[in-house]
Amino acid sequence: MRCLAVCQDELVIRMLNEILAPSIEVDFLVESRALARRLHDGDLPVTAGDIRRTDTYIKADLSPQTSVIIEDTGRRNLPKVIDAIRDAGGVLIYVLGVGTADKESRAETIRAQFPDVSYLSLSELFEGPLLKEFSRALTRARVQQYQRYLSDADRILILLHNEPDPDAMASGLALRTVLHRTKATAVIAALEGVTRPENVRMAHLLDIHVETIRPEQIEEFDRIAMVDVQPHYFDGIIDRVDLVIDHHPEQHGYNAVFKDIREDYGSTCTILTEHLRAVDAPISERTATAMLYAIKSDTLFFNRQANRCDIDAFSYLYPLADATLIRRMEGAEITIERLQFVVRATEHGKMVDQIFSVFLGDVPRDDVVPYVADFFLQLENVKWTLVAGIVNGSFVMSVRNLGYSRNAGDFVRKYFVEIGSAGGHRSMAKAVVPLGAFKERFGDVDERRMTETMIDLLQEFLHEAPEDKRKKEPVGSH
Ligand SMILES: [Mn+2]
Repeated sequence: MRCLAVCQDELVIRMLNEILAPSIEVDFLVESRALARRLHDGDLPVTAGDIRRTDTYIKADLSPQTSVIIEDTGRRNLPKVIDAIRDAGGVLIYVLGVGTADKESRAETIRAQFPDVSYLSLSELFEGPLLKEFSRALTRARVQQYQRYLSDADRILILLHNEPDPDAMASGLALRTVLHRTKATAVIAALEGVTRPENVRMAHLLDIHVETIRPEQIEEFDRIAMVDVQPHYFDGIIDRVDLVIDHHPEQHGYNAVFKDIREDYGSTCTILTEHLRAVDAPISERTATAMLYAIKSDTLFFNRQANRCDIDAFSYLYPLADATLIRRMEGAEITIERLQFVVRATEHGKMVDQIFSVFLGDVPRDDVVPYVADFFLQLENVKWTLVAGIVNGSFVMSVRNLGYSRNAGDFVRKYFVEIGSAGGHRSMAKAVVPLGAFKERFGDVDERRMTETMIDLLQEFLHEAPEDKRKKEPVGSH
């Protein structure tokens, strides 16, 4: 590929040469003979000529395959230059706006006159990579700070939420990597361990050991870090931590020496991917596999809240991970027991205005409820799912939606936060209410009417005017 760059500014010429020369055969055309001589002495392929004359371009041996870049110096002769190039057979023409004050109107004028000429502005071309680099540098500074702060501790506790999910476990591994530690000096633990089938399978396949500890053991560690959860979750057991990395809505009322909370991220592993990349930490296949699976599972493979950074992290981790292991972990979500509840939901569920609702009655463990809610959200024509059951004497409800609707977290908070715990994100939320409190608030609801009652509540919520966005005490949403 060949390129002719019509430029008058030495800095622009040197920059373009730097960028293009390795892959493209580039020649420069300047107006000033003095500049041509100087650059020529510096071994740049440059000629001088009248840039408004067609024969200048014919001499330059222009073909329809040659890309022509014209530096916009802000002068009025630009249309003449473009005409001359076109007359000489140039087709692929780009105008490069370089610091001209009125670049918007310049671009518009050129586009109006020459619709097939592209106008690129130097600031736009730089903006993306430069901002990305700045944010990476900022992350690097943050990571180096907490690395230093935690470096002299003998034993660090990496505490996860109860029933750790893939994101929690993988974030634990990732943080251990950032801290250059082993499982002896950075213990990944939870107060209530892993029991759900797919989480057990992940821990087993990737050999992740989550220790179950008692609250009083927390003090035995020199430093405490939390991933995928914040201290308020532990109901006052911990009010001070050294490090918090999380993607749930930020909570207040605790002290953290360092924290990195990014509510708009689909998973905590996305934040940790950025941490690892910022300090160029090598990521093992095992850790990459865990993190990739976590991003997939927390974003329901990008069907649920995910942003550009989640996709970036995913594509970065993908070549480092073991795809076969991920397929084996995914299969683990389906168990006979869960299928039996899907069947029960199919029999007893109701569908009204694209809302699927079902009350499952007694359920052995609470993971069945979100499983059924996620399952039915995959159905054609379903935009919301409301799935509830009674687990250990509490009413447990999972709410899911496809995302372009009102906030699921707001819905559960509105009806349940005063009588139990309720919270979540825009597209997934959960409420847990003791049966007694539930009956006090809603009356002794007939279990056979529960499925309909849930639809009524959601419809009432969907049809009212959205109130001010308020953030209140969300619990974990999974
Ligand atoms: Mn998560």
